[in-house]
Amino acid sequence: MLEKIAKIRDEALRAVEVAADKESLDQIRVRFLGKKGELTAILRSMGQVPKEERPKVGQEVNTLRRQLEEALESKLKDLERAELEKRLTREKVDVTLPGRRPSRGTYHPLTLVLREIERIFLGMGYEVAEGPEVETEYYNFEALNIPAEHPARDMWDTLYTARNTLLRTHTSPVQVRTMEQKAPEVPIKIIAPGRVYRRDALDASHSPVFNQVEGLVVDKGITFADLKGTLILFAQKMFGEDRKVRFRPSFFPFTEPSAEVDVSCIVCNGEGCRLCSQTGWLEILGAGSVHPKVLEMSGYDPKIYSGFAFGMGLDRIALLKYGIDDIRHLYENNWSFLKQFKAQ
Ligand code: 2NL
Repeated sequence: MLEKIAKIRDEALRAVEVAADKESLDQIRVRFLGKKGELTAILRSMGQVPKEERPKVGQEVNTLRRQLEEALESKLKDLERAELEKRLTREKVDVTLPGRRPSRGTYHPLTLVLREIERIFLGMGYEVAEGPEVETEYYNFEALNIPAEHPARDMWDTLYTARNTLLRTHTSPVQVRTMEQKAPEVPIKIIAPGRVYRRDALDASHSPVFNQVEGLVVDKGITFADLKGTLILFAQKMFGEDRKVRFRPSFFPFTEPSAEVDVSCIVCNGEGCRLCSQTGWLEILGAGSVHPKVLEMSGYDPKIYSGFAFGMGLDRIALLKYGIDDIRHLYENNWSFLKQFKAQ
């Protein structure tokens, strides 16, 4: 029996020595020390051992049990230490490496153009006003002297969301709301930028969603001369100090008189080219003196107060300014296109 124990000792300690992982150690523990293990089996068969040998055998089994437990413990520590060492080498971090800079993104061309327009008008004492994109017929049409059933409504292809509820076709409603909110004695000098909508198919020059900037000045003694001075200054700051600016008579239901404003072509400087269709001029906005009925409806006595207003398509200004040939580029979020514009 003592020989058998010696044999088990050799086998068990050898197995611990060559074990390559924790799982093998568990298997060894079960094989020798478990309930059905080889050492337990010896204790169970003690009955067959001669009486005088029993204390010695018991002692030997207990010694071996302790030895084996110690060997397993120490081997487990070795394996854990080796594993940690391996991980430390594998997961080494060089803290002296320079960091990776996140790329910065760019401003959308519409944002760049809007900021430039806002800067010009803020410099002349204007404030920026905003309002809802879903509007009532009153604010989008009636208050602007465009009655229901009037043929002038056909100037806009309007998207309705419900009876009497529509997606604004211009940002004029923002200006009407501003006039309503202010007492007439407080002069108004605002620009109203924002998204506007129309029922239209998408092509190179039309989009069902686009952006507009309108402006409104109301005070005592505002004349068409103020309108001209303001818009000439704006056009030259925006497109170049030596641009010529031209006012052509036009019609809008909400202004009288009305005009369309052109600048000399930014490509050919008036010579005639493809961009200006050989005319030498580029149309940039529409404007006029606020119609007396519009003033009256929003609480201003047109015998005391007068004003001017203007409106421009931000998209068109951006296309002209950056030489972009298709409005769809502005709404496709194509990074190859967008990254050409500056970051700040
Ligand atoms: C254009 C022309 C224009 C206005 C917009 C306006 C607003 C109020 C009163 C009077 Cl509240 N007028 N806005 C006036 C003239 C022209 O827009 O071609 N826009 C793209």
